[in-house]
Amino acid sequence: MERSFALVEAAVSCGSPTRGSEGAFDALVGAGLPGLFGGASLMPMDKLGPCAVWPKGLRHLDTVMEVCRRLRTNTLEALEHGKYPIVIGGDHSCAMGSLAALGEFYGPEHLAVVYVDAHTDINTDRTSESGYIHGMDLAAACGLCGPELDVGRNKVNLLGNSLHIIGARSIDPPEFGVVEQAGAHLHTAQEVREQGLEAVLGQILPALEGKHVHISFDVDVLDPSEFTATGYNIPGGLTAAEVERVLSAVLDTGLTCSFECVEYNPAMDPSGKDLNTLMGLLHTVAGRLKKIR
Ligand SMILES: [Mn+2]
Repeated sequence: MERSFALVEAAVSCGSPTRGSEGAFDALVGAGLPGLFGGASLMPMDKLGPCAVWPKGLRHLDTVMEVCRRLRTNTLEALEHGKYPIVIGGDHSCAMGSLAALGEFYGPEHLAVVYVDAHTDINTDRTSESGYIHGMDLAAACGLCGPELDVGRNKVNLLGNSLHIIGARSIDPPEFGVVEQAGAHLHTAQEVREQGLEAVLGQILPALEGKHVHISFDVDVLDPSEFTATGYNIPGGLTAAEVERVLSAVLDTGLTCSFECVEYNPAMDPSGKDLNTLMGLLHTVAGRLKKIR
């Protein structure tokens, strides 16, 4: 039977300092995303807008959590109907919602995450200096934050030992400690440079065996020489060809259960150049997924 897909919107940008990424789903759908995934079903979401008041250290908490709860519900619905979720953010705080659904559906012990990002996003609500929740989603999914950031039934949706971060190069000092505490696997952009991409993949891929694998792809992992339509342009990133290789290698394991793309900001892309780059990458993703039954 052919795999069928659900394109699931996560319309949130106020987990980050930059507005505009809540328009990514509409931009990608307008550029032909459903066609890439064989007429995927669409699960759009209302744009809620940032809330004005929030508790200390958790900016726009109510809006972020409402989006995450809706995303969890929609992702669970897709999974229960046998559809492969393609989640489109929005900022990366939405990963708390998608990981809540995946953790509940498969069980945290059966889930692994390949997190392709310039950041580690593993600040807790206590270590974060900025208060932006898109830097806390992994700590929340691993159960390391307070109850304000719990989504759905599980406190823990992901075991730190099943988390593989690749491409990071903007890491807050306390995050190194949280990575270690969680037992997560961190492969920085520098490590990719020094060891070579294939050597790093050679460490990640065998560890995924036996797991349901979620890919969470933040476009800011790309080097600013190739992609700038996102909240942070951090030098020393991966080329589009390298990102394509990472995504393909993980998809070709046949172990993935869902895919997520976040932090594309169409408001920063008036020419549509980066939309083209991103559609090219998603074309590859769709092609690899359609080959694997
Ligand atoms: Mn990022």
